[in-house]
Amino acid sequence: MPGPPITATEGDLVEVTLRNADVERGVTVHWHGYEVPSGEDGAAGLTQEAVAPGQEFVYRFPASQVGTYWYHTHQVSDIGVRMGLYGAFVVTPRGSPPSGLDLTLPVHAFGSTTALGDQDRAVERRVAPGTPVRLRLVNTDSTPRRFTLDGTPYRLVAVDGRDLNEPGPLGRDTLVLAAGGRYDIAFAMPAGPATLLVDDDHAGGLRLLPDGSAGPGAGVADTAGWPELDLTRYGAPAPTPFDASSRFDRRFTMVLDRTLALAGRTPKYAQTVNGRAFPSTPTQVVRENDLVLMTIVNRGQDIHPWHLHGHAVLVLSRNDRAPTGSPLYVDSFDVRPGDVWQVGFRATNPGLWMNHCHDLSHFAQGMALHLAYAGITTPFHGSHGG
Ligand SMILES: [Cu+2]
Repeated sequence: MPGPPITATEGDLVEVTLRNADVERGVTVHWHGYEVPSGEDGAAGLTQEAVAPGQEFVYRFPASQVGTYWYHTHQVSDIGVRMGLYGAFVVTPRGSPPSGLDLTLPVHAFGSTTALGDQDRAVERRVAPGTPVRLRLVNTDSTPRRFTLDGTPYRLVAVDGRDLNEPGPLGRDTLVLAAGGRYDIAFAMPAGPATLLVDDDHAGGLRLLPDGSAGPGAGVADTAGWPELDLTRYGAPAPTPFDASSRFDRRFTMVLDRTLALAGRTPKYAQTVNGRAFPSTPTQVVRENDLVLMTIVNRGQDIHPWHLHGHAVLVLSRNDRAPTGSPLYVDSFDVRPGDVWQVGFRATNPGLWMNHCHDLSHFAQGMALHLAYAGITTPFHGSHGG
């Protein structure tokens, strides 16, 4: 654990064979954030049946987007992902291979232990001063993770695989990464150590040490009080294909809440969308090329990392305020208690898609629905709940 990193070059045809050796409940591979054709999306019951022990399934799709993504099982995912059925998926631009140090760091909690990549303790690396460094941070957990980088200014150059416009220098800032989300940070290796911490945990993290330095033991700052970067004010504005004042073909509102439901005669929590839990949530229907507005309201007390499959969404407003920084295209974003988000997308990827909370325990408690292009139905059992 995690699964093997999968890398490709822009324009490659990616072919991956998934073979289930012994996972009784079945497995699939979902390409989180990647705009694959619907049949390759790995949503068990919707775009394929789960792969049973002894069976296999071949995924094929073009690597048409560059950036940092990840893959994970989408069958009983609240258990499967938590136990380690995930890995990183990175596509680099054709003609400009990564230079310097380019590290992909999926972060994952195994019980009370945090793993960074395949290490569960502090990792040290020697890096020559001046080397270009890119760290690809992936939150594979169900709750937000906080990252700080001590020792050098840096830039947050990409969010959810998509480049930001003119990202400025950061320093004593905290980057809060939604469950399922990715941040790429970049800097030139300084003359002294640079330390990446997760949730201010000084026992873990990544220490980059310049050649010839004294090594570990150098003091690492207490980063717990560093303020959170507001992504909606970071970077510079740029033209977008549509904005909040555009004429939308479809408008959907999703009010997220928690309620009690009866399972037989036992009350248990349900995480609901507009008062209903999956599979009772109505399917959202769009037509190809529709411009779609989604308004997401969190009326509960939990953070809901929202995730639409197959499409990146452009953030139009958060709590009635339009972003003033770089255009922000995301596939995983935290809708915090009391938040109202407006996001939009052009429906250009026909098929059937999950639209759900990526806190996978909430997902298992019903916080999900389907987004369907008109006229498309599934030959599979259809009642995929996670
Ligand atoms: Cu949730």
